[in-house]
Amino acid sequence: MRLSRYFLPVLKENPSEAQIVSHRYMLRAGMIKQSAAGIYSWLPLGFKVLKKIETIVHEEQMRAGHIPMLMPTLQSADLWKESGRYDDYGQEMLRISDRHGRDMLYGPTNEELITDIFRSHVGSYKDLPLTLYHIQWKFRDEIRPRFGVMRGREFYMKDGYNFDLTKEDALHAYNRHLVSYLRSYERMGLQAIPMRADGGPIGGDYTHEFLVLADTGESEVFYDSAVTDLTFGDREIDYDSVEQCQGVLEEFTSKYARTDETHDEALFNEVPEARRRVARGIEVGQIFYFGTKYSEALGANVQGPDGKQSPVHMGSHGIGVSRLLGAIIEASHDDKGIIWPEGVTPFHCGIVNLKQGDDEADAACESLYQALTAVGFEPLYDDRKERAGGKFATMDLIGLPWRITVGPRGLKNGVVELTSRRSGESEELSPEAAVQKIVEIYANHQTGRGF
Ligand code: 5CA
Repeated sequence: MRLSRYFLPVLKENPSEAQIVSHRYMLRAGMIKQSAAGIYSWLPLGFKVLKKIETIVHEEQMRAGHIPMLMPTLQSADLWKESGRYDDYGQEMLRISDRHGRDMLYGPTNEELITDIFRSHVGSYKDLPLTLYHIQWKFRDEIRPRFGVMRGREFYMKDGYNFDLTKEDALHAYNRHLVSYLRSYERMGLQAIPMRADGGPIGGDYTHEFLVLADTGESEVFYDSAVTDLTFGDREIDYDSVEQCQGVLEEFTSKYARTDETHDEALFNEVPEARRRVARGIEVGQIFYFGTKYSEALGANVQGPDGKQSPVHMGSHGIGVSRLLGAIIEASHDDKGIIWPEGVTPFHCGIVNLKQGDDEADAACESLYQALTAVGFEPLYDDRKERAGGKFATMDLIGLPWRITVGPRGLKNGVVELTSRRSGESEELSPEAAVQKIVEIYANHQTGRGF
């Protein structure tokens, strides 16, 4: 993409409404624009990152054997009346009536709708196990939408639902989700720690939230610092293996890590004092096992091998896709702007032309741009007639992890400069070597596809 032809409305001033750094940088980098309280338009740069995160989530869900689909945002209230949650959900649910006076709602989550689909089409244990998921906009009329996309009213969420014959099978599905979530967050350059949590309006007492540690997080968390040493890494896992998935769950959840809702002071005190931590975290996902809560209410039964009908065991599993942009920025920024991890960066690298209009510099940038594009990368080429300082400031703000700087002086010696946004370190290389270096860097990162 050539910056002169892109739509990147960066702001010079700090927007006064933004209280935390991720919200500030998303507004300043021209990623989002508020349309109403807690509701945002996703401008091209924000949309690009959103789609990269979404792609990673899709890839990891499908790798775990979960099946993508799409349910609507608007739902009929009938199913919610059947499950009993229409009254329970309270004011967070946006209720609408259509022209015929029928009660409708903008879905805050989809347990009822998916259970209805299941009961309409599945009646036998032979069709199990089954996990369906979608990534769709949700609406929760939060009393205090704040911090930009972090606590929106409209937000983008992956929600998956498993259907199993037995509790054991459903717990395996739970563990599979835990593993796939660990992989997903690591691909986004994040450490998200599974912590024992509370079921809230979804229900169930077996649930973990995934938390990214950050001072601006809304949740208070208590943990053994040893959990922060755990990484999933590039280990291969067989998602059908009960033992392997259970092993990962045990490894990642046996140390003390809880949110304030389930915090137990006595248990916490058993952690060696030097490892006890009280901090704040951003909840980027939650997994639930709630047994037969919805299947009983909605009559979603299956016939077992013994011929008997019984309600299916279920769980639901969510990732806050739009919230993740805020969480990643909270975890990865400096005072100049965002520092995108390679896995989610909107463009793989920036190209800064120090002297636009200089034949040699223009030609070198053009050929770098072509070379990178030819090997499947998306560079953002700043081809505007701007001062170098302004170009650097924009690149730093929008946070591309790598920048190639091209100027007449370097070109005289046959070199361009490759700079890491994270470390600030630069090296001089031939243009061909710079392209090769970018190829090598990204060979170690499975990046999501953007738009
Ligand atoms: N049905 C279950 C699992 S699919 C569910 O709704 N779970 S949830 O309530 O925990 O939401 C899943 C994730 O969505 C949360 O972990 C959080 O990351 C994100 N989320 C929830 N509310 C908001 C909000 N108001 N703004 C942005 N993200 C949100």
